[in-house]
Amino acid sequence: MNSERVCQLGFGPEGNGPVVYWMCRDQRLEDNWALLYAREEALKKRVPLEIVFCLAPRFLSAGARQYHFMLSGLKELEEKARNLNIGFRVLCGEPDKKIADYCLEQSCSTLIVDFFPLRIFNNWVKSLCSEFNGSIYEVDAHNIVPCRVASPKQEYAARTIRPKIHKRLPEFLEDYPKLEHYPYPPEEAAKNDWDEIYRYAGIYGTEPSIDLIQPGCDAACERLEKFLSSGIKIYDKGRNDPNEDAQSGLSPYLHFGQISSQRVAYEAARCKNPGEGNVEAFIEELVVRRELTDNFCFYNSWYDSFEGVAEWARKTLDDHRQDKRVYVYDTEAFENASTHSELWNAAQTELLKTGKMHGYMRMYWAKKILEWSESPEKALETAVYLNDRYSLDGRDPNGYVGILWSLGGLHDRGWTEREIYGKIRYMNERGCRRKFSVDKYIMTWLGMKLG
Ligand code: FAD
Ligand code: FO1
Repeated sequence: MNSERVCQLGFGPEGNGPVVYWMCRDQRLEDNWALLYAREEALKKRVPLEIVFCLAPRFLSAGARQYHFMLSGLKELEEKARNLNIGFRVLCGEPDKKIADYCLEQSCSTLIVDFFPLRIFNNWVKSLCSEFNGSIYEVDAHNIVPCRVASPKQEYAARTIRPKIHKRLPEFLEDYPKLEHYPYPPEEAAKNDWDEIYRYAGIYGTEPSIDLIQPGCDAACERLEKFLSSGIKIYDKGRNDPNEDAQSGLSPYLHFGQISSQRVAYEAARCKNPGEGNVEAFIEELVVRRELTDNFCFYNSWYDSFEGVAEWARKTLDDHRQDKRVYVYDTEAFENASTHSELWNAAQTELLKTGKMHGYMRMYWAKKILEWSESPEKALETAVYLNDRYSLDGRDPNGYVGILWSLGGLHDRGWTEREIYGKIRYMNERGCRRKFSVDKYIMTWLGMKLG
């Protein structure tokens, strides 16, 4: 493994117990550099290898749909880990305390943690390092070019990070070694009480209230195969049409780490007959745009507020603070998809019903929240709340950056000045009508024909 993926965070002494991998963001066994690194360390020391996941009491407004999705994936993972002789334990509670206590109890020799740029995780890790004075390493298994390696600073835009990522891609975009059966078994077979875990997550005895896409790593691989045999062939032209099945649909799996973006990019690059420009367009989104969002959240702790955006964007929104708003909705009206716009309501309904909104509609959806809210701050609060509450892939750097791009011109430039938006890029229904059949989209999600 490329050693540039690893960053030492804790410099304390090593115990004589297992190597522990605290899995958080990369919830998979295959294609996981953090687990491969943990395995290598454990093998050198001839000690057991344990994966620990900690279910936190609250996680950024996550609700039943996200917990069903995540826990199904983890149950699938438990069985596979057992077959590989790797321990897998789910703890419930505040992760910094729980992981520290676990490492102390087990006299853990080395602790490996995921790379994850959001504040919640940073705070957990800081507190963990003060409670557990051991040997701790972070491994970036989420980005193809590790975030710390791609750039040492916050990048301005895709155009500035793109050459940096492409320069290092040949080194990092490699195939993974297979995860082999581990020779030293865990001390005692992990006994996860799934009823208790589901109870802790607040979903015991319930079914997801929506028709969830199939969770888990196997389902993620199937989705990738399907995309590589059909969707990718029309990706470049079709991805901006929400009536087309041209996008991969992989974001929930990528968010929970049920598939690795490196695997996706590696397979996409080897795809036969994808048609001109499609792989390049897909890699641009999957690698450049996605890794830019980790870069922003890692180097800018204001990633979910206007403090995080450029001075020109803050000023222009401020200049237009007093502009007359023809429509003003509160969070509830947005949440219930009861605005005057059937197109907007259709997008919100897609999100409510499926846990996912088409990528093109996400931009329109967020920009209209800006236009129809009493202030930019209220709009931001509403957009983050709805995205985090209803999107399976929400609570993610991609979400915070997507919202700030739409509302605060992040990674964008100034455009022609207009009411409310100022110089922030504008979108309207007429523009959508030029790109795709708006009526068909409304029909799909609201089940009615409109004039
Ligand atoms: P594909 O087009 O198949 O792309 C493959 C992957 O590339 C995606 O899964 C994603 O990981 C990455 N990607 C694609 N577009 C972008 C982008 N613009 N920025 C960064 N990465 C991208 N994405 C999320 O994963 N979670 C979110 O919560 C989220 N919220 C968003 C909110 C708004 C307001 C906007 C404008 C965008 C948001 N996005 C979010 C980015 C993007 O819309 C989704 O990643 C994409 O729609 C997911 O569908 P897909 O997997 O079929 O995408
Ligand atoms: N990570 C954890 O380590 N513990 C959790 O309890 C947890 C809950 C959770 C709920 C919804 C969700 O979208 C993510 C959740 N995650 C949790 C984080 C997960 O690791 C995600 O992949 C990151 O949010 C990625 O940005």
